[in-house]
Amino acid sequence: MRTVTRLAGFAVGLAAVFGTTYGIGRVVDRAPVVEGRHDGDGAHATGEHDEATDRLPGGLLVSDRGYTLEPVDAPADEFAFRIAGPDGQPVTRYDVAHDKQMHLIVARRDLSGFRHVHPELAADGTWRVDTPLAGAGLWRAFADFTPTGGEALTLGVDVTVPGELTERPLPAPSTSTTVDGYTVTLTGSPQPGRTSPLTLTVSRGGQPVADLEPYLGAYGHLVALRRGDMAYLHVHPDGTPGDGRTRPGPAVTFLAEVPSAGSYRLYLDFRHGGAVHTAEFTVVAGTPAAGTPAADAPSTGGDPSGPAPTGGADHGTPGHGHN
Ligand SMILES: [Cu+2]
Repeated sequence: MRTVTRLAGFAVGLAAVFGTTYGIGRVVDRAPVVEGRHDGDGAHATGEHDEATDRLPGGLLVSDRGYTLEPVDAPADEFAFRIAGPDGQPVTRYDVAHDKQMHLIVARRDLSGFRHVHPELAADGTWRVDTPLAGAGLWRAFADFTPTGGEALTLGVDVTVPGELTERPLPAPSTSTTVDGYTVTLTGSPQPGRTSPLTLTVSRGGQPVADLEPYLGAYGHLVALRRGDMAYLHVHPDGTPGDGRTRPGPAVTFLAEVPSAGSYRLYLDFRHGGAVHTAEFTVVAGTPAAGTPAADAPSTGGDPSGPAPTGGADHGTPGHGHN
């Protein structure tokens, strides 16, 4: 709680709002750079468009490949936006991905307040949802969608909710957290530029949870946001329900590839007891992963610019399990 700033005259199409619903959300598989190098996933982040854009993580651009995310005026308790297409007109036709045509993810720029919701599409191309912007702050809104006839995109836009602004420090790196009575532990450490396994293990009341419920085709969905620019990464589960080898918990493994060293906030959605729960972790990528073998080639240091020294005191304990 270090800074208290008065945000006054920001001309944003939103009034101060305080969300009341806390439905927890869903997640879709797209972050082209991340996906493109997964085993068996094929390199689909190639094609006719700009190569530099293809290399960016999702969510950094408000406009990409002809599509633009445009917030529109809405009542204080609502968030509304359109996707303008290459012809400048609002897009009205979308493909369904993971049960939904549109996945809206929001978080403050200090990585607090993560929400994932599913807006409703009006005939004129306006998307509306009970606002997920739960209080004052500098927010980033990500629209994750596939326009019919186009490619999957994640566009991001800044939204300011005026009021007393409190910057929340990023929680320290941790390998264990609790949510809704569940304890979730994290094993593994993401490594820049290569795929590494991250395993999340769910327990409740000291007992392993071995009957996780499929949620949008997986036993868990994981989003990572990079500290500093909120690069949006979707991390793939390793295995799917019904494939003959994937168990319904207590452990869910993801194959993560982060684009750089640095701090990330992880948001794990899992379903149990008929409800979706979101567990959050801070992780630091780029520290040597002692005891955590990567999924592929041995490390050669990767990006010459990283990993940067982190001072040793503020990183997690990669490779250590928890009980
Ligand atoms: Cu969703």
